[in-house]
Order: sequence, then C-alpha cells, then structure tokens
Amino acid sequence: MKNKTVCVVGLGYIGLPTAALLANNGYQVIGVDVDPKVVETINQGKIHIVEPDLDSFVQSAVFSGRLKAYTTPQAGDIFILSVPTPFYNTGEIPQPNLEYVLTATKAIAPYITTGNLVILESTSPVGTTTQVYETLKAEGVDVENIFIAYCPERVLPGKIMVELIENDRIVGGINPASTQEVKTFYKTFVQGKVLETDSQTAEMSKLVENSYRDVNIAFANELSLLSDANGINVYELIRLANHHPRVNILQPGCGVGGHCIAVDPWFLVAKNPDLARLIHTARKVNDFKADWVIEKVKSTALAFELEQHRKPKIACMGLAFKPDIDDLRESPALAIAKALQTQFENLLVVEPNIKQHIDFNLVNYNDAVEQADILVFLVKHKEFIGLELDGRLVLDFCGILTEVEFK
Ligand code: SAJ
Repeated sequence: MKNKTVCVVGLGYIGLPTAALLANNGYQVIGVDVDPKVVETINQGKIHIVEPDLDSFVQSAVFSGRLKAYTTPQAGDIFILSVPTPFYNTGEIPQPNLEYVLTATKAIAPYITTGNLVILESTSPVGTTTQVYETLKAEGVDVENIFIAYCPERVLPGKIMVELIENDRIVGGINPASTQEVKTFYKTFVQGKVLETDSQTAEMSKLVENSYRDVNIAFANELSLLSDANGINVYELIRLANHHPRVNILQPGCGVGGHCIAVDPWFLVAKNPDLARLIHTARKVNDFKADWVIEKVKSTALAFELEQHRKPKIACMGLAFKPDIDDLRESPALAIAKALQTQFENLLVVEPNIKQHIDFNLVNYNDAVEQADILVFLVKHKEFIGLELDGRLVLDFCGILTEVEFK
C-alpha cells in the first residue's frame, strides 16, 4: 500500500499533520489547499499553524520530496478530505455548512479512477459520506468501482503528532468493501486499534464523543451555579463526588470554547431537534455560563462601588479557550472580556500566551495582580497558579484557587 499516492485536501489542523505523517511513512503525498500562501509556506518546508513537532515532520516530508503542496487536486490513489465544516449561526439551532466538503468533493471528482479510495475526515453530520457518494456520482465518477469511507479524527490540539499515531480510530465505509479498504490503509500508519463500522455510525461516533463532553461539562457548569447560590465551593464538591467509584464529573469553567466541543453537538441537534433535547440544553447551559459570569462580575463591581465610593479596577485573567494554549477560537473568556470592556473603563486584560490583541492592551499578570481591585480568573493558565492572592477580591471561574485538573 505504501507505494501509493495520497492526495490530502485541506491543509489545516488535521490535514497538514496527516499529510506530513503519511509522507514520513513512505507515501507520496499531494497536499491541496485553496490558500496560495499556505501552499507556498508548506513547499518551503515551513508551517502556518502552531502545533508541537509538526515543523520537523513537515520539513522532512518536504525536503525528502514526499510531500508537495498545490492549490488544486492532482491524481492519486487515495483522497482524504479534511476541510472545515462550520455552521450557519442563524436561528435558534445553528445548521451545518457542508459547502467546503461538497466543493472539495467536486474538485477531486475529475481525478478519481477505478479502485481509488475516498476518505472523509472532516467532522460531519450523519449522512455526509453518503452525500459525498451522491456528489461524486453526479459528477460522473464510476462510484460502484471505487471505495468511499468516513474516518473521524479525535486528536487533541497540542498532542496531534502523537495522537494521530497512537489513538484508536473508527473507520466506516459506505459498503463492507470500502470499510476493509480504509482499514487496511489506516493500519499502515496507526498504532492504535482500527475499529470497523459503517459510515453513518462512524460519523455519529465523532459527534457523540464531543457531545458527551459538552453534556458532562454542562452538568459541572450547572453545579457551579447551584453551588454559588448555596455558598459551596464547586471544585471541592466535584473533587469529593468524584471519589465515588462510578462518578467522573468534569470541571466547570467560564463556558465551553474551541472549534469542536462547542460546535459538534449542534450537528446532532440540527438533524433531530425534537429528539436531541438533552444535548441541545447542554449547549444552552454552557453558553449561558458565560453570560452568568458577566453578570457576576457586574454585581461584584457594583457592590465594591457602593462600599468604596469609587469604581473598581477589574482584571480579566486569561483569554484562550482552555489552559496553556494561545488559541482564542470560540473562546468564552474572550467574549466575556469583550463584553466587560464595554462596561468598565480601564479594564486590565491578561493573556500570557499571546503578545498582542487587536481589541485589548494586554498587561503582564503580575502587574494586573498588583493593580486590580477585582481579579476575574477565566482560564487556569499555569502562570496564574500559586499567585499571591491573600486579601485580594477574587472571582474564580476556573478553579484557580483549588487543586483541580482539567482532563
Ligand atoms: N472544558 C471545561 N471543563 C472540562 C474540560 C474542558 O470547561 O472539564 C472546556 C475547555 O475549557 C474548553 C472546552 O471545554 O473551553 C473544550 O476543551 P477540550 O479540552 O475538551 O477539547 P478541545 O476542543 O481542545 O479538543 C477536543 C478534544 N476532546 C477531548 O476529549 C479532550 C479532542 O480529542 C477532539 O479530537 C477535538 O476536540 C476535536 O477535533 O473534535
């Protein structure tokens, strides 16, 4: 199998690491991205995204001649689609946007020949692989004599190069022959188990994994509201409850962010709105948590003002969507800081993982601790742990004052 050529369409957080890994495993790889700057960067052996070890994988793949990037697809034996699947954020239930998947499918259609394997890796609503099949058929591809399958990725940003190799993978073909073909392919570079199913179950398993986390975090976030109303430390509460051998509650935060957990559950809700009631509610509970945080800061500031007869100086500690990263996509902390900036003059904003931000004059965390009247901890970055906070007015929305670990 390794003498084959793989065409990877979409060179983002999943496509580029996958392309580089395949090239380092002996495959000839064609990388495709619509952005000419991305293509140019990769062909220089460089990378356009932040991910540990990715640079050395890409460098060796490009310099060995096994990875070359283009702006349009080229002929190959295996085609991997790893393009974004965002959603249209209109109405009460956001709807999946399959434009990129279907455009990429049409783009590879002219290059597909008998015996080729087409794999969809993008997180997708149930039924999308069948849509890929239908689209290829409509484009004149002899779909009865090729293999088509879905294979979701489940890697953790920051550990992608390790998890792409070590994680178990789920593969599901549109028919048993496709499942076998795609399994044989992944087994050439994955050390984890490669588990077989059909394409619809594979699609749904990815959505279910991320919805499971969203629902569990929503439970924790709801507990944080109940605990606050009852004068209880929610982190202590969860730590104790998790000593039960069959209880494993995740941690509350200032909301749920990132481009996976906060997005994928909508694909289930959009498909079956009348049935996915718990998953829908979890999304709303997690989104509401950020609004609740804003109100909590405002009421604390008002109480301060009434007591001290001056407006407090407030510091927002952390902007990223989770600890120790520089990624601000869909970050509730960022949304909270933006909302507070409209209410409070001279808001101090701290994000140790980035140097500058268009909306804020970022300050050093030590300066913020020294200057602020109210410290609002939004993200549990390592820099904030163990800061001297005795006697300070602290609003802890991420467990900075308690020993808890985000899993
Ligand atoms: N969060 C909490 N409490 C927790 C854990 C997380 O509030 O106890 C929040 C985080 O602060 C963050 C959000 O949830 O805002 C998502 O963080 P995450 O670490 O759960 O997930 P991501 O988005 O970085 O990556 C996830 C990964 N899922 C995990 O189960 C850790 C990864 O395995 C998936 O492959 C990836 O989504 C994806 O591409 O779907």
